Amino acid sequence: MRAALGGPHEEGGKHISGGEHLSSKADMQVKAVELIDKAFSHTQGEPTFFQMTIDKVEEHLQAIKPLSVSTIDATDAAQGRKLARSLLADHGISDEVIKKAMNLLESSNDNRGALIINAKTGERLDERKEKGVRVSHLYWEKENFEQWCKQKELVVNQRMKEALTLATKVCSHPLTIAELCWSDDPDYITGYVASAAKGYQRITKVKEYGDEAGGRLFFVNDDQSIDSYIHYLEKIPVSIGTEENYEL
Ligand code: WAQ
Ligand code: MG
Ligand code: MG
Ligand code: MG
Repeated sequence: MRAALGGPHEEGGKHISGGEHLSSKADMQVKAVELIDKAFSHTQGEPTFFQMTIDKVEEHLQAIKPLSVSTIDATDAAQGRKLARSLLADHGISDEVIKKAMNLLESSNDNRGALIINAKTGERLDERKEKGVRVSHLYWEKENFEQWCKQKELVVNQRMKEALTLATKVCSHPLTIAELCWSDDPDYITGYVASAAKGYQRITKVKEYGDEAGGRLFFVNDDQSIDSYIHYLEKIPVSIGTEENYEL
């Protein structure tokens, strides 16, 4: 689903909301209504353009365990960004590349997908412009997520569920070194740095209320197989979840 204000995205409309679900045929209608509700109750305004596509998925579903979650408190956005920079540096990303990347997110408020960045050079690798790469074909069953939160003593948060599902898919690909994200929604100020190595590291405050800049950056270690990387992100069906014992 994608929704914009002032016309379709490709005709200059402002991106308001996007969303995706992977579901059984039996759940398809319920999930479609959830996406309509998401777009038409958004804090960035009511869209004038809405489009939804439904793809039949035939590939075998990959099952992946969720990344572990940690939360770091930041007193203000400046401290939160400093923390984000140091978490990225923990992955061997240089100061120069981190600076470039932070500038991209700070000035980005019309992307509807993620930007793929070469972790060594800071160069952008996808050629999607403001469309970016939209990670799709992923889900985490509600009950399993809620039980997992309980077991991990985490507050059930839909926003986190969506973001952690996405980050887990992205970080399970060997090309991903780390992901940096914060919302473009003016009322959501928690962001994160995620990776297979360090898990999903939330930072409680990475921007001020009212700020409409935000987005997602995937730092990758190579530009060799970028097409198959994008294919994985967009098309390979992935289910996030845990076993009965919720062990990680
Ligand atoms: N694939 C790629 N990029 C996406 C996707 C997707 N499926 N969904 C969103 N984006 C990009 C796009 O540029 C959006 O404008 C931007 O990310 C922000 O999306 O408490 O809510 O849905 O642990 O506004 C993170 C913290 C919340 C959650 C992130 O992002 C927590 C959030 P939003
Ligand atoms: Mg925006
Ligand atoms: Mg979202
Ligand atoms: Mg948003």
